[in-house]
Amino acid sequence: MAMSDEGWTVEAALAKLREALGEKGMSVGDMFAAFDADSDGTINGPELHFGIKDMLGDVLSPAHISDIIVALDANEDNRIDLEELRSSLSEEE
Ligand SMILES: [Ca+2]
Ligand SMILES: [Ca+2]
Repeated sequence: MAMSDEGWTVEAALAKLREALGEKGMSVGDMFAAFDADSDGTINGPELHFGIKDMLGDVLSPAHISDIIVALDANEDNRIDLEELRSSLSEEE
Protein backbone atom coordinates (compact mmCIF):
# COMPACT_ATOMS: atom_id res chain seq x y z
CA MET A 1 0.00 0.00 0.00
CA ALA A 2 1.38 3.40 -0.95
CA MET A 3 2.42 5.63 1.90
CA SER A 4 1.78 8.88 0.07
CA ASP A 5 0.02 11.62 2.03
CA GLU A 6 -1.22 13.17 -1.16
CA GLY A 7 -4.97 13.59 -1.17
CA TRP A 8 -5.37 11.98 2.24
CA THR A 9 -8.40 13.23 4.13
CA VAL A 10 -10.28 12.06 7.20
CA GLU A 11 -13.38 11.73 5.05
CA ALA A 12 -11.58 9.49 2.55
CA ALA A 13 -10.32 7.29 5.40
CA LEU A 14 -13.85 7.03 6.81
CA ALA A 15 -15.19 6.21 3.35
CA LYS A 16 -12.70 3.33 3.09
CA LEU A 17 -13.79 2.03 6.49
CA ARG A 18 -17.45 2.17 5.42
CA GLU A 19 -16.59 0.31 2.25
CA ALA A 20 -14.66 -2.32 4.22
CA LEU A 21 -17.63 -2.83 6.54
CA GLY A 22 -19.85 -3.45 3.54
CA GLU A 23 -17.40 -5.84 1.91
CA LYS A 24 -16.89 -7.83 5.11
CA GLY A 25 -20.54 -7.73 6.11
CA MET A 26 -19.60 -6.24 9.48
CA SER A 27 -21.63 -3.83 11.58
CA VAL A 28 -20.12 -0.72 13.12
CA GLY A 29 -20.36 -2.55 16.46
CA ASP A 30 -18.35 -5.47 15.05
CA MET A 31 -15.68 -3.09 13.84
CA PHE A 32 -15.62 -1.25 17.15
CA ALA A 33 -15.12 -4.53 19.04
CA ALA A 34 -12.33 -5.52 16.65
CA PHE A 35 -10.55 -2.19 17.11
CA ASP A 36 -11.00 -1.99 20.90
CA ALA A 37 -8.17 -4.40 21.67
CA ASP A 38 -8.33 -4.00 25.46
CA SER A 39 -12.17 -3.98 25.53
CA ASP A 40 -12.38 -0.84 27.66
CA GLY A 41 -15.20 0.59 25.56
CA THR A 42 -13.10 3.23 23.81
CA ILE A 43 -10.64 3.27 20.92
CA ASN A 44 -7.42 5.16 21.57
CA GLY A 45 -4.73 6.18 19.08
CA PRO A 46 -2.74 2.93 19.01
CA GLU A 47 -5.92 0.86 18.77
CA LEU A 48 -7.11 2.97 15.84
CA HIS A 49 -3.72 2.64 14.17
CA PHE A 50 -3.66 -1.17 14.41
CA GLY A 51 -7.36 -1.50 13.66
CA ILE A 52 -7.05 0.43 10.40
CA LYS A 53 -3.90 -1.51 9.57
CA ASP A 54 -5.74 -4.80 10.08
CA MET A 55 -8.91 -3.78 8.31
CA LEU A 56 -7.62 -1.70 5.41
CA GLY A 57 -3.95 -2.60 5.23
CA ASP A 58 -3.23 1.13 5.49
CA VAL A 59 -0.47 2.29 7.82
CA LEU A 60 -1.39 5.83 8.81
CA SER A 61 1.00 8.34 10.33
CA PRO A 62 0.43 9.43 13.93
CA ALA A 63 -0.69 12.81 12.56
CA HIS A 64 -3.40 11.18 10.46
CA ILE A 65 -4.53 8.98 13.33
CA SER A 66 -4.75 12.12 15.43
CA ASP A 67 -6.74 13.88 12.68
CA ILE A 68 -9.28 11.05 12.65
CA ILE A 69 -9.64 11.06 16.43
CA VAL A 70 -10.12 14.83 16.53
CA ALA A 71 -12.74 14.61 13.78
CA LEU A 72 -14.70 11.82 15.48
CA ASP A 73 -14.23 12.73 19.13
CA ALA A 74 -17.47 14.53 19.90
CA ASN A 75 -16.98 14.63 23.69
CA GLU A 76 -13.28 15.55 23.49
CA ASP A 77 -11.90 12.78 25.71
CA ASN A 78 -9.31 11.97 23.03
CA ARG A 79 -10.85 8.53 22.50
CA ILE A 80 -13.51 7.18 20.18
CA ASP A 81 -16.50 5.50 21.74
CA LEU A 82 -19.09 3.38 19.95
CA GLU A 83 -21.58 6.22 19.50
CA GLU A 84 -18.91 8.49 18.04
CA LEU A 85 -17.81 5.79 15.61
CA ARG A 86 -21.37 4.93 14.69
CA SER A 87 -22.38 8.51 13.96
CA SER A 88 -19.25 9.18 11.92
CA LEU A 89 -19.63 6.05 9.82
CA SER A 90 -23.35 6.42 9.17
CA GLU A 91 -23.73 10.16 8.60
CA GLU A 92 -23.20 9.81 4.84
CA GLU A 93 -25.96 7.26 4.36
CA1 LIG B 1 -9.58 0.36 24.09
CA1 LIG C 1 -14.75 10.60 22.66
